[in-house]
Amino acid sequence: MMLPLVLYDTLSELPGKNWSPSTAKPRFVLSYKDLPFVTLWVEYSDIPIAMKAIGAKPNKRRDGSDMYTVPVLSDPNTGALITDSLEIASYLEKTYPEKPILLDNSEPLIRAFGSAIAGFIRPAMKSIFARTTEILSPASAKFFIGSHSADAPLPWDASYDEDWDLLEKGYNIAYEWYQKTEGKWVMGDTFSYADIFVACSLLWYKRVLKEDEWVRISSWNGGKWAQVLADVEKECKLA
Ligand SMILES: N[C@@H](CCC(=O)N[C@@H](CS)C(=O)NCC(=O)O)C(=O)O
Repeated sequence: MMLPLVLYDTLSELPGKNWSPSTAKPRFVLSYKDLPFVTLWVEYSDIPIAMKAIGAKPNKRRDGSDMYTVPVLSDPNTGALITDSLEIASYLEKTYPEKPILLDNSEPLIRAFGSAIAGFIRPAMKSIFARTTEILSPASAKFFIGSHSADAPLPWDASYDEDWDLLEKGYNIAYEWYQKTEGKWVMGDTFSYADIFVACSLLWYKRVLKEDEWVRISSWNGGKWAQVLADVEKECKLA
């Protein structure tokens, strides 16, 4: 009988705990593939010590230095311990190929698509980071600032209208891409990890931003983004 997989996630002070786009991705994949799993919640400020303690591999910062991160997935059925959301998706696809999310050797293209979406989000990062610190415990908020301020120098302030305008520009491009196919997914009628990628960033906004900020994003492109999130949550049985 299959043993439940273990997903290391990081918690917030919000009801339901979750907030991170990186850890949401494997949660969506596990749920979509109907794999049994349990979530172990790690305080953000404890991520390095907790991941080192279980023997997880460090990830890399942009400057190449080591950084312990979640998500990490432990699979007691195979003994695998995998760091990084994309590596986890790739592992799950190879090990549990039913209900594929990286079909027809699409993994390289989906990786490139994910980088492009991340690039659209980057100009608004300081605003989203500012809101993220507001839903973490004080110790974790401090740790989060320390961990991200080299890449996104302080001060962070969510009240910059220009940030939301820049984010909207990125989503306008993503919208054009979606318009190129018939069907509701990036790959037309075929659901894939590309849609999970888009949805998990949207989930991050919905969880950490103020209501009016999320309403603003939801209204772009005729309500496309609230719809994508709702569709992906439903497809992954996480609605
Ligand atoms: N590329 C990684 C990014 C993971 C990541 O940045 N995780 C954050 C939590 S959302 C983390 O563990 N950060 C540790 C730190 O800031 O020291 C992935 O997709 O798994």
